[in-house]
Amino acid sequence: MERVLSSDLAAHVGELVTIQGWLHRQRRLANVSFLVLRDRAGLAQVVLAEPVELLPETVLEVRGRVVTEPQLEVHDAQVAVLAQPAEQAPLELHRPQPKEIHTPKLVGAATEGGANVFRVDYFGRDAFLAQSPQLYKQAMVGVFERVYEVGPAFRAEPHDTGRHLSEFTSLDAELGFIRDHRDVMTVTEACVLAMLEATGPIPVVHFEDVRSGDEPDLSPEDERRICAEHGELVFVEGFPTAKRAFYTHPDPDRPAWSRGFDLLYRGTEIVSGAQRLHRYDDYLTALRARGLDPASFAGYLQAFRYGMPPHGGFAIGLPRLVAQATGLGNLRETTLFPRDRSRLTP
Ligand code: AMO
Repeated sequence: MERVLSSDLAAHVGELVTIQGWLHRQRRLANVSFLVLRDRAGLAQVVLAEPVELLPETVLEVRGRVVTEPQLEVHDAQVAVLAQPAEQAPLELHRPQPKEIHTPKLVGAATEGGANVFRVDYFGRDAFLAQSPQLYKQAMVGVFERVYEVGPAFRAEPHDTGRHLSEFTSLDAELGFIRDHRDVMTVTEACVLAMLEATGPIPVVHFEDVRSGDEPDLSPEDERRICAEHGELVFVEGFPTAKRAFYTHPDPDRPAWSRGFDLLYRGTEIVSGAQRLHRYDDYLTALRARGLDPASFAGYLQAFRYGMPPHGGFAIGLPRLVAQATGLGNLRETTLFPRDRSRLTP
């Protein structure tokens, strides 16, 4: 059943609906129990068929019937827990409208793997230039539900290619209460089609069906071939979990394949995205499985201790999108004052 936002309940009076959000408040009377559920649009009052004991900020899915007497509420509700906070949050959280965020570019850990990260001497300590706002945008889903950021990303790319720069503008988005990566792809599609003034739908192929032989990733030649066979814009989903970053959600039925995707445009990847892990324990397992120390991600992992909804997001590489749209091809042509291996001025 499609999720209904709290602000749309009035349009569903008499119907069975599904709403999702955080437990904002709860109240128990002698023979009835009330919850107030908060989503990005506002609050919904829920009257429970059976009382439940839940921590504040538990992430919930509620099914019930919309009534208007004595007021607009969801009655006979069944409650399912989507994510359980490990402990009560230290402060009360309120979540207004979707927000543009600006996150630090000097950071303490590599988010996209350690291979192409710029190291900085930070008052005698090691710091890094942010490869992406990944961990921050995820944490802010727990506050605003939907966030986006337009900002610089830094990659110490050893390759001298027309598709890699050391610094580029990344258009990042992250959204909560998704079912799986397909919901993220729907938002990606709307966003990219609007930017390109193009029409969809964009075809989706599975990695297994388009890779060359047993290769664990797509080569630039593969990307060109896939677009030649399937269209200008093509989603590839289901990349091998081992090849994606640790925060990527595996396909629950076949964990070797992930819920990560790329969007190819005229033969080149311009977007990466995925559903993310959202449970604290899953992060500990995923980090350890990759030989990464959970201690260096402690600040990030903290967000997952207080109840994060299922979420996902994507990043559009702006110079790549422009290079493909204009036919210029080389990112040095679409970036003001480009930075690459040999260029640090002007
Ligand atoms: P990824 O590392 O695939 O994913 O980067 C996202 C997009 O950024 C662009 N890009 C680059 N553009 C120019 N020069 C580079 N060196 C470079 N590296 C990447 C590409 C790519 O598709 N955190 C994830 C995104 C997410 O899952 O939300 C990430 O950074 O267009």
